[in-house]
Amino acid sequence: MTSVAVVPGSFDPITLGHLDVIERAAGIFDEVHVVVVHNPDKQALIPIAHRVELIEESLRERGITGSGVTVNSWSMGLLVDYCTDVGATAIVKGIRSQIDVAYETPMAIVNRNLAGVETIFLLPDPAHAHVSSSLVRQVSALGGDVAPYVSAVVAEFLTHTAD
Ligand code: COD
Repeated sequence: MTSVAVVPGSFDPITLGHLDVIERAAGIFDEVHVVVVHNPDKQALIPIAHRVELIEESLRERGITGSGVTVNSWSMGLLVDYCTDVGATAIVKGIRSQIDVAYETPMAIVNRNLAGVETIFLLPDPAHAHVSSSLVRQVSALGGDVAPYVSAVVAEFLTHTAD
């Protein structure tokens, strides 16, 4: 049976930390759906359609393509409904700290209760454990170099956005 997982996030923008989680999820599951979801708790910088493009281009740049990885957005309701639509039995999330554990644990339990979808937590690569989209947005807005934290295509995009 084909194993299918969803890797959701705001990805505003996608970082090297996200890409590391996606690449490792692709090594575990036959199919991985990277899904851009609007997070109502966060003020967005990049329109969702553009975030999808930046993810696709970043995956190509890092050679994470052709291995069952697809990119979509979802705004039709519960994330588990997307999971059911594509036959995904797992949601994969990265856990950087106790704050992530506290934020993700209730969602994982509710998603299992709602639809039997399990959440798998991957520990980050220590090289990227401190990286977040909000940190990248802040460094970029203040004119700093974001190249250590994001793909070249995202760094290029942010450089032009900051102009
Ligand atoms: N290394 C490893 N993992 C990382 C890193 C890093 N450097 N940076 C981020 N991550 C992980 C995060 O911990 C998270 O798991 C994931 O990557 C995405 O991060 P973000 O910041 O892009 O996205 P969030 O946290 O804003 O996205 C949250 C979702 C919108 C995906 C979340 O709220 C969700 O799953 N919503 C589902 C809505 C729903 O159905 N709710 C009802 C039932 S709970």
